[in-house]
Amino acid sequence: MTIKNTRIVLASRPQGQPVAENYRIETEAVAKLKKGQVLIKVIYLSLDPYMRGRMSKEKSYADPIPIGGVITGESAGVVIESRSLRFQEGDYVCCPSGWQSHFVTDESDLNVYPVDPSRVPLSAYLGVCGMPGRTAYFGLIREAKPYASETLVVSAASGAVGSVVGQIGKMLSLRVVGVAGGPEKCAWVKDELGFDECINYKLGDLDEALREACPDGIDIYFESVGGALSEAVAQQLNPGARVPICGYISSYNAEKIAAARTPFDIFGELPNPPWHKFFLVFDYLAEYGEANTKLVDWVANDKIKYRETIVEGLEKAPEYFNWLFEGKNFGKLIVRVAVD
Ligand code: NAP
Ligand code: FER
Repeated sequence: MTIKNTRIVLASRPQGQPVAENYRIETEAVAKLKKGQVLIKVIYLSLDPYMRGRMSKEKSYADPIPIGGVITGESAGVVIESRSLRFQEGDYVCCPSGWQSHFVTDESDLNVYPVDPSRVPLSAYLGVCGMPGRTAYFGLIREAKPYASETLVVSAASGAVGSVVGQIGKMLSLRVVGVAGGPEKCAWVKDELGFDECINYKLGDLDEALREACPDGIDIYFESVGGALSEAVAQQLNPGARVPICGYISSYNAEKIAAARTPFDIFGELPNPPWHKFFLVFDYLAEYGEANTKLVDWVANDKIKYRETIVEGLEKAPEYFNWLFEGKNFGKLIVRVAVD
């Protein structure tokens, strides 16, 4: 029986927020495996903000997606055919499949790694126990270097990265203040995740809200958003403050991202700039094992809670992807591509 692969490719580069015309759906028969290859059926596809950058022509740490190329992305799936001794049929793995239903890869690809869905659910390996969880872990612990009782402000606090940053912050005895869009997200962050406070930035007056939530000033700002929030935080930083810059999603759809006012401008222009630096989770590749072990243990033992928005159907990935920029996701955004 021939297996059909469905894939979503980049038809044209988006100007601003991506639209349907920027994508094309293609199907093709999966070729017969060569020696050393495995065929993975994608079950869950992760949608992440960085993918927007890859759709643009500017080079960053990775090359742009070529026109006609499959949209970049990680997924969790199951090996359905193997001509490798490294993997067997039925093994669960994470892999850089991109936006497609099936992925053929060689056993030498170290970006394909086994995961154990008996410890935490398979989808969790794309979020809290995957790239976003590792970003939170290394970004807070290694970049911000927190001390107990410091005040940490976390932007996009209910999201995949932010929700983990704040919970690790609480384990380290920090005062943790989240910032999120809307009362439901804020209630979850405070009541379920145990942040000390959560500010709904959509209510306005950020200066006043931050002053109230951070009576001793701000020692660490975990930056994921940029814009008005960063401008407000910048005015309330303590001497010695650290600002690990994880991202600035409010600018990702800017028509000219190079012209946007970024956190580097905002924090760099202060009379006494805080320590601020963009960091990449990939900088810590050699140490992923440490974070993976801890995150899986914490989740399995209910020390870290998480939430997912799981949506259905690969074909609708382009539509769901925009949710990240509209705050329509609540927790990690994942597409169910196939049933397990
Ligand atoms: P996420 O927080 O799960 O989802 C994105 C959230 O951003 C939305 O739900 C929305 O939440 C908020 N948002 C979107 N547009 C906004 C705007 N204009 N103003 C304020 N908030 C806005 O996504 P994630 O995967 O955890 O990523 C969070 C950040 O981390 C992104 O900047 C991403 O690029 C970065 N990141 C960096 C690395 C790295 O290695 N440096 C790795 C992973 C992620 P609200 O409803 O609360 O507004
Ligand atoms: C992200 C945002 C930005 C991310 C990576 C980057 C892996 C890297 C950007 C660059 O190198 O310019 O969410 O996630």
